[in-house]
Amino acid sequence: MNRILFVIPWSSFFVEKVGPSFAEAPERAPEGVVGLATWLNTQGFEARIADTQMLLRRNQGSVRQTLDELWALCMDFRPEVIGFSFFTARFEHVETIFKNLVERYDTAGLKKPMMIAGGVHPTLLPELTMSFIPFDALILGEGELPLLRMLRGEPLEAIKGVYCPHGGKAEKADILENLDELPFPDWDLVDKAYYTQPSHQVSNTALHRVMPITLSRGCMYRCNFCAHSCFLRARCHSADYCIEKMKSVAAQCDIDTFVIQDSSIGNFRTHWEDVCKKLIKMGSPYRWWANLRANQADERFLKLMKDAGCIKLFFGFESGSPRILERMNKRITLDQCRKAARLCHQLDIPFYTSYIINYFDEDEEDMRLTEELILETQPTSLAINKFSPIPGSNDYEKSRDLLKPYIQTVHDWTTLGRLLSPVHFGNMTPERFDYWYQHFQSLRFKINAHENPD
Ligand code: B12
Ligand code: SF4
Repeated sequence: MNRILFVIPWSSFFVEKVGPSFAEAPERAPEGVVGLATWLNTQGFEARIADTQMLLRRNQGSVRQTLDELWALCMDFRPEVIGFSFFTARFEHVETIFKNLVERYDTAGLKKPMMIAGGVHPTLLPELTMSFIPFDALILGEGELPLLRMLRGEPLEAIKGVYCPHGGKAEKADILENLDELPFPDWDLVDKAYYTQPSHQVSNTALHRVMPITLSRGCMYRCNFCAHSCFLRARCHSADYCIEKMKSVAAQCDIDTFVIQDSSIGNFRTHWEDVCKKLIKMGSPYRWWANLRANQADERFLKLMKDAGCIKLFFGFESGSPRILERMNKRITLDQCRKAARLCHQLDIPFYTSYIINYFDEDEEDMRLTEELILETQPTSLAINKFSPIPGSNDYEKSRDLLKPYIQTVHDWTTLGRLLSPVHFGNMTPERFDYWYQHFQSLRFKINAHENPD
């Protein structure tokens, strides 16, 4: 087999509607799939991408038109394998696309390509995925090595990480130990002009043209609500590779601003210090935003980052209540949050803080403590998320029985994946929860409106 077409499903927000502009509701460029396709192309195969998340928006939300364009692409490229990539939030759209493609191949009397899937959702819930969508095979875990073996024609049963219908082994694929073996992403595989339109990805008030970049995988923490470390083993590229990758993406996409997607750049501290020093030596040519855990923030590190071009930091403070932080296994203290915020103010680094409400057993006193921490730390931007146990997290495992009545259909799963579970996990009436939710939203609105453009 030689030709593989990756399908990136669209997201729910824009189905049959003309959403807000790209600037207001930007789409993050799909680095995971572009990376996989580039890898296969450099190994001698022919990989292309059907980016329906972009097509749907370009088609003003028209599913029909987007499916027609996808079909035209299939007819032009004639893939032997079609590979869907998705997390839980896009499950139902994968079903729509899959069914439509199968129907079109049948109607045209053409042999259907091998239909496979990979990514977070099929990896975590292979049996469930197959029960809704009859794929020929799923790939569990990181896709590089099993895809290579599959395209080389090895029997599916012999490939570690391949899960077939009717009782396949749910074993994760072998991984590339050295991430530096990966080629830099070839951004010509998708519409890079679309993804680099000016938007508010980095600032609520200023527009930037940005691209995402990933310089490590996984996370060595295991916060109970998070699925980040569900299968990606924590490891990073060398500092030299990181610099060359930044140069490559900046040149390809004509940008100088990055959203660094890594879980926390403090997870590989010495490595990141090296990257910063190298950037400073180059005259700090790029601006970037990155995630950092509160317990990893200190003056020396933050100053180094600022000098190396950091224009915003994202912290998951999650709650102002020590009791709730403990239940989340967040492994940060309020003092560490206060210190991180104080340093950002002192060094003039804009910072974004994110909180989760509706957590198990959370009461109104916990909410009050969260409000207190927000007011005390005065972030540049604020996010308030309703807790929903996401597949891949410890909290999902704990809540399976409770969630069961709410996750019957593929749409219910999609809703759960979008973090919109209807369950109240806190210790207060739904009315009081709504009061607090609205209260936090108005606080968020006020804070986010006051960011200073850089
Ligand atoms: C970047 C990112 C985003 C970007 C997506 C960019 C894009 N278009 O790809 C944005 C910002 C849009 C996003 C949004 C959301 N995200 Co997100 N996101 C991530 C993040 C941080 C990194 C993804 C990534 O690039 N990983 C690195 C690459 C190498 O891994 P990968 O993409 O999984 O690909 C590898 C394998 O999965 C496999 N593979 C992937 N595709 C395919 C396809 C085939 C055919 C094969 C064979 C293999 C294969 O091979 C790849 C290489 O090894 C992950 C964290 C994580 N651990 O993955 C969360 C994560 C995927 N997101 C998550 C969530 C919950 C969300 C949101 C719901 C959050 C929210 N508050 O709304 C939204 C959903 C929006 C929507 N409605 O669609 C969860 C998903 C959990 C789940 N069970 O679904 C994760 C795991 C984070 C977490 N903390 O829990 N996200
Ligand atoms: S919340 Fe952040 S630190 Fe915790 S597991 Fe997820 S990515 Fe890691």
